[in-house]
Amino acid sequence: MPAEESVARAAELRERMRQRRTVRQFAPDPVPMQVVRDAIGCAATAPSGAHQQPWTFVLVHDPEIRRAIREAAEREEQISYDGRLGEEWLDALRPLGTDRIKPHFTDAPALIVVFQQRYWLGPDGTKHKHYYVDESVGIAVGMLLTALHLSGLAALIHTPSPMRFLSEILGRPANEKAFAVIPVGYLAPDCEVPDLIRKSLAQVLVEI
Ligand code: IYR
Repeated sequence: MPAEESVARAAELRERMRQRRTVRQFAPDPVPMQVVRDAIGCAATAPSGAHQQPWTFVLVHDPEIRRAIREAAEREEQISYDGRLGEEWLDALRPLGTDRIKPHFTDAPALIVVFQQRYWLGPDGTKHKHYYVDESVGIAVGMLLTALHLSGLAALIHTPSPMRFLSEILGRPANEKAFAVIPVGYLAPDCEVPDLIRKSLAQVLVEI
């Protein structure tokens, strides 16, 4: 790619990513599912430790399953907001205005539940290590959020804790651990969009 085109593309990409916001109110309108599948396909091109690709993406459309996930998540969040998080964490969350009620799980037309494969099983059932699983799956999720945003869909990265209920509801095997739930869709008409200020490049970049 000629340098001038690189420079132009990088500036455009940076500007488009600057416009990304995490949102919490979704419209129930359907989205083109092929966009979501392609975004997951993009995420699955992420680099990974020893190229082991230690991820599974469960795309949940079924409204009953979304309701079950919402109910289980809200049960955990109730305990978290009632004190499990601790005062310092609750203070940090106050500006976000979040609480235990999670309508996005049932409003958004799709949920992507990302699992990390903590290990893999050989044909004889022996456990084998995966390497840099947190890093690999974190990079893949970053690429997923980028792909969704650039394709015109809104998303929220949600990490209810603990997340074991997701393995149970979705019937995932013991080597998989939930990493995040990502509701995907269009904004609700009354959606609140965070008026946030990001650190400047000068604050985050050190050049030597
Ligand atoms: N998981 C909780 C609390 C929460 C934690 C962080 I760190 C956030 O950035 C936002 C929320 C919830 O989803 O409400």
